[in-house]
Amino acid sequence: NATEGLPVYTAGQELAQGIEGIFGKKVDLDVDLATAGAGKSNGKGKGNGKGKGKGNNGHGHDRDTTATVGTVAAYVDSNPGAAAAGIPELADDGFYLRVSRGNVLILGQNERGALYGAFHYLSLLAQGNASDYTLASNPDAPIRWVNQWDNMQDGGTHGSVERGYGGDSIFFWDGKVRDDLTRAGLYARLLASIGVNAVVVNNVNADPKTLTPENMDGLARIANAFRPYGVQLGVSLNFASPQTLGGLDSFDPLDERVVEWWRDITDALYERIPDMAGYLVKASSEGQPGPLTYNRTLADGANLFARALKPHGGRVLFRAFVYDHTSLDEDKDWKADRAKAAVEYFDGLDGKFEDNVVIQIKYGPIDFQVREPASPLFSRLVRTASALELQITQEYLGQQAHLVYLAPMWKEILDFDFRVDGRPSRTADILNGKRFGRRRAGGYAGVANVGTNTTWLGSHLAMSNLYAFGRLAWDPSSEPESVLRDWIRLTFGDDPKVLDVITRMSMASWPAYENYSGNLGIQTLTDILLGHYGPNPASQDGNPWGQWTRADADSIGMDRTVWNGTGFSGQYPPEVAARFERIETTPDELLLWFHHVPYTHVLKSGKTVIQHFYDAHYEGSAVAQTFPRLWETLRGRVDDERFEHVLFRLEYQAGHALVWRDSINNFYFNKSGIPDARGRVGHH
Ligand code: GCW
Repeated sequence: NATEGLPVYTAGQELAQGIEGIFGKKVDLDVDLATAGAGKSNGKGKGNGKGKGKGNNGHGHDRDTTATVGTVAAYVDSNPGAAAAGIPELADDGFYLRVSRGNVLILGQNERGALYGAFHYLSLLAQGNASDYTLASNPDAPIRWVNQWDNMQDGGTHGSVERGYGGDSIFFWDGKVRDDLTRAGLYARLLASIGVNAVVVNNVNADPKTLTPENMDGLARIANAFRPYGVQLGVSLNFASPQTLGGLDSFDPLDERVVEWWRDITDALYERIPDMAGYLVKASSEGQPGPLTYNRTLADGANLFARALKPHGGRVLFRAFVYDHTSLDEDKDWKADRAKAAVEYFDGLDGKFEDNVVIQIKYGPIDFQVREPASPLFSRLVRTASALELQITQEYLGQQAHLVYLAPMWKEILDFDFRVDGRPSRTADILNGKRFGRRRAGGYAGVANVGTNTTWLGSHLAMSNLYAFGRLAWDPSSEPESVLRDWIRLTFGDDPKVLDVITRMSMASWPAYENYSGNLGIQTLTDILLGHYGPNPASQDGNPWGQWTRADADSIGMDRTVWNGTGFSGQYPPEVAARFERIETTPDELLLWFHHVPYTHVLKSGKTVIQHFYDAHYEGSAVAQTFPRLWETLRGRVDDERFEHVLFRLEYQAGHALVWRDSINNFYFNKSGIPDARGRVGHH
């Protein structure tokens, strides 16, 4: 029989509960669970107490319904004839689904896959698909993790969430793991329904106290809450822990005592959590300790953990977000450029990493801006697995107070073609290992930052981003708009008007936000010194954070060319480098990322840079003005609670978009002295 607390058992429960929920009445459903227990398969067993009976198959008449859910191996074992019956070869976590006259067969390559299959079946049923069909689905890449940036406490008792806009941590309180982890279990359920298979629960700016024996016990309780949904636990580490927590006088990754300390900690964790996913490490970045403290390489740092994890089958996700935020000087050095840091720090290290190391790379070379070119590091790690780090939490993108549907932006990154060796080399095909023929596991990490707020993320509509993350990580060829429409139907039902309005607003939202914040690749222009929220273009320059615009009275933009600038464009493979090197071949949307030009420079569109700024800010904020009016047309079609919650935010966004428009336009008018040709900004 399926083991209670493991995914196949959960799948049986979800099916019974889900079908009842969809049809709005109790449906007798015979669920057979097929799993293999400890080496021997015991095939079909009776499900979770439901007897065989009349089921409603969605066609409106009663009929016996049986659902069989389990692993392929167990099913074939107990139904020897089934092997030949067309069950395709599945990848890890993949599933096979066959619906025929009310009988449902759901088989996973493993237990987790069976649960994913059950959720997929329910998702189609909930969207009105009650037909017969057969399908198989496999994830594009094995790593589909979310990262929570949760603090154990924040000075007071709170477990706050860094860049979280949905309340306190669901995991931590007062320096410890919470007693009540009900919400952690619900979070795992939410994530399993979109194919996410691990959560790193604590902030990458990690507290060494995470690893006290008491807190390791607590982490084990979180892992227990996740396990029924096939979600594994990951832990962020503080590189200096052997010293700050362990009392050693060093945290040098090559010091034998340090190696041993990490080995012991890792063993102690696996004793409590045998299926732990592994570690996430932010090192030598933004003041965090790391191997560079001892003049060791990032590979020395990553391998330290990889070796400790290897006997347990764990992985280390080592972040490429490595840079020094104290030493860059904009005034003294025209070639200084934070965007170059990742490639420089990882230079010469490809091939030096243990095979259970995955380099986790933010989508762009700076920091989750509204528009960045894909990080060139993806194209340079040929023998080392990589994962794409996306930010579901909207740190620079309106902090959940603005509607910004991010999947279209992510899609551009996934489809970006690096042309390595002159051949097609899309980001997605690098992540899944195909492009470089890597067998090593790569994939996706989404910074999610849910909290105790009942909406999880602080906004009902922001949930489309978490949903889309899961769907794209499973299948990066998915279309953002069709993913969105699935999410809307599953969240708000199948009213075509609701579908139409939320689709229109969401699809217009990223271009609008880009237009009223920072356009032409200049970066988002939020305040970068305070909360990364609201307009403050002046804050970008004159400090060592390196998010510079180099705007003066005549010209603007970062010259990142090889011939005259920082040389960043040369980090791309030759074809792409050549395209970004020249103004003529750089797309307008990235012009100021790569080039420093006069405000009067004429774009491909025929407008000057400054006029584009003015127009875009008027256009983007005008789009935001339409959101509350569009949403108003749904009054009565969406329940009052969600209706009002969303309306409040959209009205706020419409107002804030005007603040953005006028601050940015006035700022650049004051800098350049060039009035708006249409008379809206400055004086004639
Ligand atoms: O985007 C920046 C954030 C920090 C974050 C850091 C990182 C967790 O402002 O809050 O720290 O990046 O990604 O490490």
